[in-house]
Amino acid sequence: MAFGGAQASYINPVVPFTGMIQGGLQDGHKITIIGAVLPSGGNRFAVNLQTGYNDSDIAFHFNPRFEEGGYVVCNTKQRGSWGTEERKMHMPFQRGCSFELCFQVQSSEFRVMVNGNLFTQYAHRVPFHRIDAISITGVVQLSSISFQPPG
Ligand code: 9QG
Repeated sequence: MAFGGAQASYINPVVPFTGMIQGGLQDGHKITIIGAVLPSGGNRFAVNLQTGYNDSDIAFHFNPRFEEGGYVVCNTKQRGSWGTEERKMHMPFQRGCSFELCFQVQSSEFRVMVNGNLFTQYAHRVPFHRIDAISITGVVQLSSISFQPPG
C-alpha cells in the first residue's frame, strides 16, 4: 500500500496522549475520537493535529473551554508561536457527557463534526501533509482514536 496502511486505532489512550499518524494526513482522511468530558478537574481540553511529538508546530489546535458560557478556540502554532485565534462562541460538549468528535481533512479546510453535526470549519494555514501526530490534553477521558484514510 502506498502509505504503508492506515494508522491503527488507539484504544483507551491515557490523557495526556500523543501518538503518531502513520503516513501523515491526506485529503479525505478522517479522524474519529470517542470519549467523554470529565465532570471536574479543569475547564479545558484540546486536540492538536501537529508535526511530531514536539508541540511547537500545531497545524490545528482545537480547544473547547468551559469558561464564560463555553466557547471553542481554534488556532495554529508555528515554530512555537500562536497565530490569530478563531473563536466559536458555542459549546457543543457537556461536562460529564460522552461525545464523538470527528475531523475530516478537505483540500482547503478541516471540517469538525461533533456527535454527527458539523460544528465548525478551519481553513488550512499550513499544509496538512505536515501533520503526522495527534495529541490530546485536558479534561477528557478517551475510548478510542481511529483513522479512516481516504477511500
Ligand atoms: O492563551 O491560547 C490558543 O490560541 C493560549 C493558551 C494555549 C492555547 C492558545 O494558553 O493553551 O489554547 O499549548 C498551550 O499553551 C495551550 C494549552 C492565549
